[in-house]
Parts: sequence; C-alpha cells; structure tokens
Amino acid sequence: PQRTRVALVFGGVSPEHPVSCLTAGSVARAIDAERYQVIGVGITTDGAWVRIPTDELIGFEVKDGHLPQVAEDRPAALLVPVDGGAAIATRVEDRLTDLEPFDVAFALLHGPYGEDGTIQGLFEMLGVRYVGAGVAASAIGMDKDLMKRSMAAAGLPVGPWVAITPSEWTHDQAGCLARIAELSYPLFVKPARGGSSLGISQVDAIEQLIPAIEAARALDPKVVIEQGFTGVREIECAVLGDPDRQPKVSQPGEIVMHGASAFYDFDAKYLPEDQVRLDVPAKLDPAVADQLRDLARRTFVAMDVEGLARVDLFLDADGKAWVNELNTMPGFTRTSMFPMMWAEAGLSYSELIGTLLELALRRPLGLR
Ligand code: G1L
Repeated sequence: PQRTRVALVFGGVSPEHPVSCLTAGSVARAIDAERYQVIGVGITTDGAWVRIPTDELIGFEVKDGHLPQVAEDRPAALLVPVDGGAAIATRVEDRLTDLEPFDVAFALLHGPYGEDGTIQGLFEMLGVRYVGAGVAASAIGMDKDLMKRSMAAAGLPVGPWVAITPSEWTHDQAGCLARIAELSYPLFVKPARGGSSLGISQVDAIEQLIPAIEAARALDPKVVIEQGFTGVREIECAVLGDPDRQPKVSQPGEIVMHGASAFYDFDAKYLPEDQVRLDVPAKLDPAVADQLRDLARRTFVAMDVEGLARVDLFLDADGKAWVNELNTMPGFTRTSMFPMMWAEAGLSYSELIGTLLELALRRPLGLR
C-alpha cells in the first residue's frame, strides 16, 4: 500500500529554532515508517527553505552539548501548487527537480512566522491538509491579549490582565500605569506574542514595573501584564480534537516547582532539573481533576481549536480553577508534557503522531 506522505516543516527564524529541530528529529524517529513517508523541509535561521533528507533528520538530537540547526548549504526547497494540493520541489539553478507531492503538512514552528496562523494560511490557500489548529485559533492563541479576550468573552474564568500596545505606551504611559494600578501584586509582565518564556518577568513592587515592561517590549512591542496568584498550583491538560465528537482530555499533569527563583509559568525547560518536576497525573481529588478537565475542554471548544492543544490552568488556594492560556503548539518531543500526558493514558508517542496525522487527513478543506 502507498504510504502517506508527510511534509515535516521545522526550524525557522524564531529563537526556538533549535527546539523545533530537536522536535522534528524526535518526530522523525518515532513516526511509523511503514505508514508514513517523511519529506523534511527545514527553514534556516535566515528564513530560507531547504530540503533535509530523512536520514539527516533522524540524527537531530543533542550531541555533546550541541543543539541541531538547519544547515544553509542544502538544496533550496520550494512549496509549489500542483493539482489537488502541493508538492515540495528542489531547485537546482533555475530548474525545479524531484517534485514530491505530499498528503499532509506537519509544521513544527514556534512564535511569529509559523505558530501565529501564517503558515496555516499558506496551507489553506494551497488546499493542503495540515496538523493542528486552523488560521484563526493559531493567530488568537499566539497573542495573549486576544486569547484572554476570547476566553473572557466565552465566560471562562480568566484572571485579570492589562494589555499595552506600542502607541498607548508611547503616547499615554500614565494611562497605561493607571490601568496596571488596578491589578494587585505580584504581576507577570510578558511579550504578548512571545510564544516562549523569553522576556517574562515577575514584578513584586512598583519600581520593577517599567524595567519589566521595557524588557518585554524588546521582544514584542505589545505587552500583557497579568495579575499573579499566590499559593497556586499549575496544572496542564492535553486535549485532542475530534471533528465528530467532544474533544478528548487527558488527566491533568502538574508542574511542581521548588526553589526560591522558580516562578509559576516558566517552561520546565528553562529551569534546572532539580527545581522542577512534572507530575503525570497530578495528585488531585478525582472531582477536582474532572472540574479542571471540563474547563480545559470548554476552553478548547470556545477557542475553536482543531487537532490539539495544551491548556494551562491554575488551581488557587480556595480550590477554584482558572484558565491561564491555551497553547496550540505545545512542546512536542517524546518527553514533553503533552506527549507524556497521553502516554500516561496509554497512547504512545508514535500513536499520538499517527492520531494527529489521521485527524488532519480526515479534516475537510475550506470552511468547516
Ligand atoms: F502540528 C501540531 F501538531 F499542531 C504541532 C505543531 C507544533 C504541535 C506542536 C508543535 N510544537 C512546536 O512546534 C514547538 C513547540 C516544538 C516549536 Cl519550536
């Protein structure tokens, strides 16, 4: 039988380039090679698209402390429209060769130019099926302000926050600070569209506020300030979409921090291993676990997500559940939280990859 051809797109211009390469290597090693054929498309840190052969992709892992990266000296890859979809072609001088049509795209890209709906729009216009959330959910999920607005509008319990646009900060800094003064400390200042933990600071006193805003603005001119919770537990649920039924929600996992510098929303990967632990499943009363899972499911549905998402929740000291954010492109190596939560439920990493590809292949093109 013909194998399903998967265009695996990875790398990119974001600071997460090496993470994307590591993830692509992890996916390439785990994918069921009897059912799927991988066509590797790397994006260099300068934004050039190149072909990466599968045997090279399989070797993308940490090697004596070195992180993988897309090499520039590879044949240029072109995404070309063909009847019934698209193909990856190789450009040699000004000719196209090795035209490889594919059935489904799997883009592992982080932050602006990839995770924000742009590559999803490219696939939509080419009539190509792809893994994961659509254009609108990807774009809204990338912007913490738009995300919180849509969660609040859907009646979901989301904590207080303030957004500052570049023009507000330039023309009315006093007005911005007055809006922030309505929030109580600690505050968390974040680039609105960062997509990673870079540029995030905890603010415990007013004199730290402006430097924190400037630090976030260095990564994104739009900034969000969230009111922090004290004594909160940080819980995550993995959600898998199903076009015909309710989405499936994993048991909650918990990020357990110890150590004074640790703060609640730093990705596990940015903390030394002895300061953070992932508990899968989280130690929770079953009724509380169900309440958190229900909130994750409602968030996924309200934001119109397809495919998958990791929903990050808080359980406060009074036992109330809050939604913090939804991530349509969560960490996705074999040992990342999202795959680990499904593994705990009996779905292996290879099976998870297969499930995502099958969901994408079943999805109708165009409006749905
Ligand atoms: F395509 C999926 F499945 F939607 C998808 C895409 C991207 C899942 C997870 C990711 N994650 C990443 O791309 C990354 C966090 C490794 C970016 Cl560097």
